[in-house]
Formats: sequence, structure tokens, C-alpha cells
Amino acid sequence: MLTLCGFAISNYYNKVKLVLLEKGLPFDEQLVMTRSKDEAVLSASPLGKVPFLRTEHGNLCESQVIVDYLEAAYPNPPLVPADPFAAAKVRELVTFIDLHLELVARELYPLAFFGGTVDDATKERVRKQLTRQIGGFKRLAKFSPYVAGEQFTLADCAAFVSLPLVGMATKIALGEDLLASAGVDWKTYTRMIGERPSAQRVVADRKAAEAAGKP
Ligand SMILES: N[C@@H](CCC(=O)N[C@@H](CS)C(=O)NCC(=O)O)C(=O)O
Repeated sequence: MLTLCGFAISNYYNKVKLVLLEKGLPFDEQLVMTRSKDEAVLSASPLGKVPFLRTEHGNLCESQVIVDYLEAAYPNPPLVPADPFAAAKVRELVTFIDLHLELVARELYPLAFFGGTVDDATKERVRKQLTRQIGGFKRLAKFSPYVAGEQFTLADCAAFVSLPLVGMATKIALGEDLLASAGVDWKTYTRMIGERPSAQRVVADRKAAEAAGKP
């Protein structure tokens, strides 16, 4: 049995959960908080980050490593194209979403979502970096209707959980939704993906966790 460890408001946890659900794989969920000092957690996720996955073979951390493993171990239904180049284009988009957009916008989360502050220099740096990197993302993203083209792929699992965070964080912290300003209509896209049963489950679980005041 596969056990997904982490918590339901984490976007990277939900990226992996979407893949598990889309593939129809049975899995358990285990609530694990970040920055644990517990040896059992650190042996699975050495930096104490979530998500990580327990498998019959051992543990895996890093969401992209996990979803690449799931794709290789459970190829049906496929979430990347069979053609190696097309598959690489899907993973290229995931890299842009995770590293060049979400990881940069993450610096705004203390102010945007957690009642903290972000200094003006950081805001300015993030604005500049994101403006450039959203431009790069736009050159790659298709939204026709899925982010990598006509098929639902791994890139949609990343985009669905992270584009809203980038949009909302920039709107709240910088006063401008930088994705929307650049012409990335993430709200319409997210509504479309949100009709999938997998996405509905992820959103329902996230909202239940938020309502319960749990992570
Ligand atoms: N590159 C990691 C990022 C995971 C990540 O940053 N998770 C957050 C929760 S959404 C976390 O564990 N933060 C705690 C920390 O960075 O120490 C992945 O793709 O799994």
C-alpha cells in the first residue's frame, strides 16, 4: 500500500495526491507536519519537507521524484505522453511552474497567507523575477485546454495546485495578480480542471482541513 505523508493544504502534497487519484491507485494518507525532528520522518524526508511517499520498496521525497516514480511504476492511465520529447516538454512545464513560478512566489506567502510580513526589497525582487519568469512560462504553456496541450498531464497536476497560489499571493502581497496581468487566465483554467473528480476530492479535503483549523 502507498502512503502519502504530509497535509492537505500543501500544494506539493496535492500535486502528488492528484496523480494518485488520476491513476486510480489505492493509497492511505498520513498527517505529517513540516520540520519534524522525528527520526522516522527525517529518514524518509531528510529536510523535513512534505510530501513524501511510503512504498513497499521504501520512502521517496520530492514531489517530482514521487510522481515520476508513480508514472514509471503505474503507467496507466498515462500522465505523460509516450513520445520522449513530448514527455520532456510536459516535465519542462512542471519545472517552470514549480521552480520558476511557485518557489519564487513562496517568498510572499508569510504576508499573503500567514499573517506575517515581507520587506519591500523582497517584494520588489520577487515582482521583477516573477514578471520575467511568468513571461517565460507563457511561451511554453498552451492552455489548449490543458496546460501542455490537448491532453491532461502531469503538468496540470502541478498547475492546478500552484497557479492559484501565485495569482493570489501576488494579488495580496504586491497589489497585482501578476499572472492575470500577464494574460494567464488561471481562474478559468482552474475551474475547468476543478471539474475532474480527482481535483474535487483534493479541494474538498483541503477545505475540510482549513475549516478544521488543521494544516
Ligand atoms: N521541492 C519540494 C517542495 C516541497 C515543499 O516545499 N513543501 C513545503 C510544504 S508545501 C514544506 O515542506 N515546507 C517546509 C520547509 O520548506 O521546510 C517538493 O516538490 O516536494
